Amino acid sequence: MSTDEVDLEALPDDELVAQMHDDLYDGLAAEILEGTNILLERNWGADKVLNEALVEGMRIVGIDFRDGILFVPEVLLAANAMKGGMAILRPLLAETGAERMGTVVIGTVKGDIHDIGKNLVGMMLEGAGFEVVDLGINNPVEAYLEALEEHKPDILGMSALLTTTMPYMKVVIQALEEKGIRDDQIVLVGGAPLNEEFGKAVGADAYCRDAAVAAETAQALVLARRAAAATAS
Ligand code: B1M
Repeated sequence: MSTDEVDLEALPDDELVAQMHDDLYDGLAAEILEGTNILLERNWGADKVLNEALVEGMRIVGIDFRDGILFVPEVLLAANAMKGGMAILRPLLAETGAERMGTVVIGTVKGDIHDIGKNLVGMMLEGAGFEVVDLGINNPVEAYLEALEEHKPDILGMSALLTTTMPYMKVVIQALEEKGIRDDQIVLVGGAPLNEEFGKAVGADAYCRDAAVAAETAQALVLARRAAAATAS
């Protein structure tokens, strides 16, 4: 059925979510905004809307992109539609009243322009009580170094979605080591092609599978550092 004929308000929750997956697939930003608002009005939590309607929709897009059924222009439209929905959810996810935990500098590494996952991680970190400095995409070592110098964060987060760009995380961590500032902050890495082993190999403090894990890990490691500092002093 074309979306013109669908009254989203009239659909029960499960059909609305399925329709949103279709609409995301078709890059229909206005429909994604409307669907997101309807689910919120139906008292869905922001995290449930995010995971079940948006992230799941993007997972389906990812499969057809991989299989050569969708191409970059279509996926860009889907990504933009998803970002519209995320913009509505952002303040809700950040509004948890969590205690202030510190600052995170986060960015996607050089050569990589994927930012949806990173943006989600940023939102969840805000919700977990962190101030987030988002460096955006395609960051060379210098951009990370400048931001660390300026913001003196508790955490540096790096995102990579391509097997060709993930090794750049090692370049950044090596630069921190060479400058003698590696241990000034916790380093977290994430992105679909990474895994635990890779995180260890590049010298990160932790690999984070998803945004929720990133927020939990960030909190746990900051609290552990504070406890260790308190014991040492
Ligand atoms: Co790209 N792309 N893409 N793409 N793209 C992938 C990554 C790919 C797996 C698709 C595929 O073939 N199945 C494939 C990579 C293959 C590989 O390297 N092995 C791929 C490719 C090949 C490409 C191009 C090379 C295509 C081309 O030009 N021929 C090109 C590269 C551009 C570049 O970066 N230089 C390209 C371009 C694009 C678009 C621009 C069209 C668009 C990006 C739009 C945007 O981000 N603004 C795009 C998209 C959307 C995707 C897929 C479909 C979806 C990615 C996404 O947003 N997922 C993706 C397929 C896939 O991943 N299944 C694909 C949803 C998001 C919520 O999940 O990003 O994994 P994710 O983030 C998660 C976790 O990974 C983790 O938490 C997030 C939330 O839970 N996480 C972190 C992520 N970052 C973290 C940082 C942390 C912690 C956790 O720090 C602490």
